[in-house]
Amino acid sequence: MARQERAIRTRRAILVAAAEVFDEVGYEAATISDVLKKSGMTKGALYFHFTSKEELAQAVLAAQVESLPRVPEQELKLQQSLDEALLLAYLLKRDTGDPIVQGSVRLTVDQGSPKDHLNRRVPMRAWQDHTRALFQEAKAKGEVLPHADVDSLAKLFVGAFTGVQVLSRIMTGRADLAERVADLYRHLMPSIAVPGVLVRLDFTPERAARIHREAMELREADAAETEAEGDLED
Ligand code: XVR
Repeated sequence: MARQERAIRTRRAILVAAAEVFDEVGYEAATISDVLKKSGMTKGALYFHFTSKEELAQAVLAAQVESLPRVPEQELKLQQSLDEALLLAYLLKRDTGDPIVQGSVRLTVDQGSPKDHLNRRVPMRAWQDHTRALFQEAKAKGEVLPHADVDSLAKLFVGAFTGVQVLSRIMTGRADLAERVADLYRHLMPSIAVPGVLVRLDFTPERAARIHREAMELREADAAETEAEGDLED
């Protein structure tokens, strides 16, 4: 394996272990030695990639949005937005989850202390930008009511997702998150989507498992392609 690739894998393993520790105990209580133990890496390897707990946490925060795998393209961009929300709900569930997504979301919503210097706006801004771009695309395709303001809608959706996520975690340990997210879209979409699009949207929460499976297949196909490109370059 090339040295660069090995370094990427090591960094990744440390990041995943850190996210798991942050998810389990929160930022304040987490220690570098917890991360070392969980990752099985040496101190030298960890400090080569990250110089402090703060830097680890900020890297976990930065990886949040890119940890949402791409969902299958849909003809309706509003369906694609719902699918992303369902996929995120799935990745936040305890057993089917993604450690980076889970640890990163805990770091984001835990209020923390001003002294921790974590910039929790980084993932939130990225979600707003991502969501706005998708809504913009939907609007350009005529799916969105003409008076709808995509910038305020993006902020509303990110805020509403966060709200139902926190409630679902408290009430059911996120067992009902896909259902809460589907409800959210069912109730908000009528004030956004043109009538012809609204009737075509699939709001069933059972969609989450299928979207998850398809997104994982896409990710594997993308990875195989990247690897093949790398081989060509060698
Ligand atoms: O932006 C998002 C989607 O477009 C659906 C609305 C999700 C935003 C998730 C924000 C994240 C941070 C805290 O979730 C939290 O609970 C995919």
